[in-house]
Amino acid sequence: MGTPKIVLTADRTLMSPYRGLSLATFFGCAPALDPHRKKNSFWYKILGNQVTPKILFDFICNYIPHTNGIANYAPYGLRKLEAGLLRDGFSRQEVVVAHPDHIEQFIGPETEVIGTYEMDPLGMGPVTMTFTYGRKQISYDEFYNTELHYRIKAAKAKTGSKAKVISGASGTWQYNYDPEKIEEFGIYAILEGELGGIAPEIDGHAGRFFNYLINGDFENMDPFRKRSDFKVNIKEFERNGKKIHARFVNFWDRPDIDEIPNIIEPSMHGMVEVMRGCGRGCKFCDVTLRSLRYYPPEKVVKEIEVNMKKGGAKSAWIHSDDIFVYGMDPRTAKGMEPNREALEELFTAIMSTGVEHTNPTHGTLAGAIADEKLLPNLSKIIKASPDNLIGVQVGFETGSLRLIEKYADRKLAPYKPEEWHWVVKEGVKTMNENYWIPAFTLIMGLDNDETPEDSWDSIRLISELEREQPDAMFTTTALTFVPIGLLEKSDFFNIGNEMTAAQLGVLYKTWQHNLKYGIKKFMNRTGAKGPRRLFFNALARSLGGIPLSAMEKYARRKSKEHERVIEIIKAKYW
Ligand code: B12
Ligand code: SF4
Repeated sequence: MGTPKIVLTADRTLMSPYRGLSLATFFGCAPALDPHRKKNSFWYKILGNQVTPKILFDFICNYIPHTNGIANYAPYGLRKLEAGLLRDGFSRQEVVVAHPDHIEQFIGPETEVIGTYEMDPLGMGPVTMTFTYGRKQISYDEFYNTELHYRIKAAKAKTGSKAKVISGASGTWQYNYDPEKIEEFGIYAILEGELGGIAPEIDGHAGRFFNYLINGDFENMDPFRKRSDFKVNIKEFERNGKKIHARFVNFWDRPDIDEIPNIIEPSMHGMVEVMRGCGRGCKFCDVTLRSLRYYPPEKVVKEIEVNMKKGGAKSAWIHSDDIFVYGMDPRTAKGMEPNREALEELFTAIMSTGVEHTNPTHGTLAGAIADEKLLPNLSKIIKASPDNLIGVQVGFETGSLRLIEKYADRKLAPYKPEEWHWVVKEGVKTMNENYWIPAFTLIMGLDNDETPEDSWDSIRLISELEREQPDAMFTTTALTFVPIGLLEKSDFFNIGNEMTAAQLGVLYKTWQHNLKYGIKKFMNRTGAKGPRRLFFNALARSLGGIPLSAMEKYARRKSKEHERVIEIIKAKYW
């Protein structure tokens, strides 16, 4: 039997269940290698160039299972693409979603296109840039994406395959900053939004796009095509005196809900979408560029059933950029008042599938408290309890009223920017009372506009929360600013060189909070149960202090001012 026409895949960091530990799904952002480590240093003697030991990473980032090299689970976006291709006329034999460790098996002379799903191909996402000091180290995301492309290249060379490699999904913009990689990896084309930025939705045109690729249409494309069609842009970059040319395909579309096919094979983590886009319009966010649409509950149920029947899923991650916006008509809900009825109907339908647990991926604090019956009712429906805690990612962004007003004022609607601290405190209280745990993200160096006073506002707000609500359950993760969304013309916040003493303080405080309140207090109550949970909890406790000591050491090296900030936090905000 020959090889399939179309092979889809993703690198290991996106093809792992991370042993059922939801917070570990970001472990790919951890540093893998430090190319600059001094050969005579203590750590070089122990680990060589490795930062997070590979043996530990590979253990936690365990591979998904496969059937004869075909991945049993795949990222949701890739499943959408697969479903779109099958809908648009390609046969099951022609399209394979391959396990990255068995990719060679599917590459041969008959292979026409290899499509890769890439969320953080060069390690430039906000979490990754924080952990690698602005890409001074190489993250596992980049490490394994590189490995995947090298394997694809080698398999093509071995079999004489002329397959075109196309990179898709939300992280492809990163190649603009390091175009040498396009050549190095042998990428034929990169799919990106109309003006770069978040990945275009390809659901309605999957077949057309791949037929263009197969027929070589992107080689001589008429630049005056219809606005709605794919456009080829041969970009020229100059690096170290050398010109690099690379093919980017720009596209933008807003498929209606019925143009979005349902997945037909299981997604990673049992994740399904309930909405696209987010009407809150935070300037630093890409998602907000996708327009707002909601899946009707029946469509959601169908996808969960695929995950349950074919993937054995017992829980459903509900992908929602802000779950509390679901069902809202932003034209009439001027104050972004949640549509409680629609949300109740949605979660009742989700639970009717028989899943034991469900949690939305993202939500806002303002949405959670804007209707006092909302969270209690939803918690009842999804059976939230002290033994069934609901983790949700929430943007804390900053404690600075100035910055929140300037960059994310609708995130607080129906409240006003001056009420932000109250919203945060009330939000945590309400969520916890209903067994929801917010995993907060903060942005360091937002649009390179953060003053030391803004940073201290963040430190103080976290500390006030700890003092006023000593039993509160939440985690805090500080991320560096990355120019995406409406701020894509801005510069990266360069954490390696530009971190002020107060910004180091934010990083230090957030990590100290996680260690003291998160890992030690409630981590043992979330995630997979049994001995695994105990083991990972013990691991987190023993390793959790390392970043704090590293930051203290960094402060001592950096300046008296950095040291002073650490001392103030220890004395006043511990
Ligand atoms: C689920 C998720 C995760 C999961 C992934 C689990 C998994 N294995 O699938 C986890 C928690 C691991 C994760 C981690 C990270 N994530 Co994430 N994640 C998401 C989230 C919430 C949903 C993704 C999704 O399924 N979307 C819905 C599908 C339908 O859309 P899609 O993936 O874009 O797919 C469509 C198209 O891209 C296209 N397509 C998809 N694949 C392919 C392949 C080819 C070849 C082609 C041609 C087209 C194509 O077709 C699909 C249908 O239209 C998004 C937010 C969002 N709204 O998308 C953030 C998001 C993608 N993540 C993001 C980031 C930055 C990260 C991290 C770097 C962490 C961080 N915040 O710094 C890491 C990187 C992980 C890694 N190893 O690379 C950003 C990306 C921003 C950007 N433009 O770069 C987003 C947009 C969140 C945000 N607002 O900032 N993430
Ligand atoms: S609320 Fe979240 S998803 Fe929505 S625009 Fe703001 S940051 Fe993006």
